Formats: sequence, structure tokens, C-alpha cells
Amino acid sequence: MPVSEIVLYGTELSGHCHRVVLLLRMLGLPYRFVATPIELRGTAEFRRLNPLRQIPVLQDGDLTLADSNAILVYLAKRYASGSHWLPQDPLAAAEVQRWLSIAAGEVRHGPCAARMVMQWNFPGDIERAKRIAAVLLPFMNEHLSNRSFLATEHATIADLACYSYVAHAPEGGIALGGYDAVLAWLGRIEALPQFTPMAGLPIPAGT
Ligand SMILES: N[C@@H](CCC(=O)N[C@@H](CS)C(=O)NCC(=O)O)C(=O)O
Repeated sequence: MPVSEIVLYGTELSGHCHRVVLLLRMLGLPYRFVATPIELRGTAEFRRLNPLRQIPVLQDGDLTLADSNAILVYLAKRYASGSHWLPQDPLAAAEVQRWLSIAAGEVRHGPCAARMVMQWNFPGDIERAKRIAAVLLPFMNEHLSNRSFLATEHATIADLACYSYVAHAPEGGIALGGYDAVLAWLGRIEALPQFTPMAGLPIPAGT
């Protein structure tokens, strides 16, 4: 249990923040959420927390840590060492890292980017995002066709890192129909104790 207060700076609609919320809840760690909309991220006060001006940022006592996947690694090692969330075994650890990289790569530039363009008109190439998703989703579907979770036989931080933007891909105009193994995997994560959904946004017509 933490001896000092854990604070999470983020927004309710950010999948990067949602993955951290999921792990905090699943580890039973109490935390205070500080809503940090985009207007606040350029302030001198927030830039002291993360010069890259991005959420999420976690504070744990004197520690300030930015980057969602770095925060997942920290929380798993600090509060759940030796657990299934971040295995020690060399190959299992490598598999977790591979999917963390996919979360920061294909998931970020595919379904996450498409949602940013479709929902908030963020600058971005929607066709490129859809092309990336069109490679990622069949790959994930095949990978999950004979296993329950992405990296090991148990849920790891890699599953949480990939979950939020894949689950909300339809909000970016990317349908999940037909990806049955991906849908079953999403369901397994949603069935984990202390799961809480990220707020939904409208699904564009024709998705
Ligand atoms: N690599 C970062 C990316 C986080 C990220 O892109 N956060 C978005 C919100 S979902 C953000 O703060 N964007 C503002 C910006 O990049 O200026 C992480 O994993 O935490």
C-alpha cells in the first residue's frame, strides 16, 4: 500500500489515462484524479510535471512520472512485484514489452489516431490511421485465436495498454465486427475485477 498519496493527472476520455486508471483500480491503489484538459497542459505548472505537455502524469509522493506505459511498469514493479501483471521470466517480459511497443506504435497511430481525427478534428491522416488498423486488427485477431491474453496466459500490463483504444476503435470509424478473438479478449478484460469502462463517444455513421 502506498504511504503517500497517489495523484493522476489526466482526462476521462484519454485511453492513455484509462489504462493507468485500470491498473490503479485492479491493484487496489487509492488515488486522486486531477482533470487536466488540453488548455492546462501548456501552463508552466503542468510543464514542470511533463515538459512534453502530455497526460497522463502520475505523482507518488515525491516521484513524478510521465508516460502511460512507464507508469504501468512503475506501478506493477512498485506495488505488485512478482505478480502476473509484469512477469520476470525473460521471454514473458519480452512479450509484454513487445505489446507495450505495439500500444505506443500501431495502436497509437491506428485506432487512437483515427478517434482523435474523427471525434476532435485533430490534425492527422485518417486513411493512414485506418491502414495501420487494418494490419493491426487481423494480426491481433490471429494472435488471440489460441490464447486468452496478449503476452502470457494471464492479464498483464500489456493487455491494459492495448485495451482502451482497441475497445473504442469504432469511435474512430474502425469497426471491430468479424474480429471475434479480439472481441472475446476485450470481454475478458472487462470481466477482470475492478474494471471500469472509459466513457463512450458517438460512433460515426457507416462504421
Ligand atoms: N507516450 C505518451 C503519450 C500520451 C498522449 O499522447 N497523451 C495525449 C492525450 S491522450 C496528450 O496529452 N496529448 C497532448 C500533446 O501531445 O500535446 C504516453 O503514453 O503517456
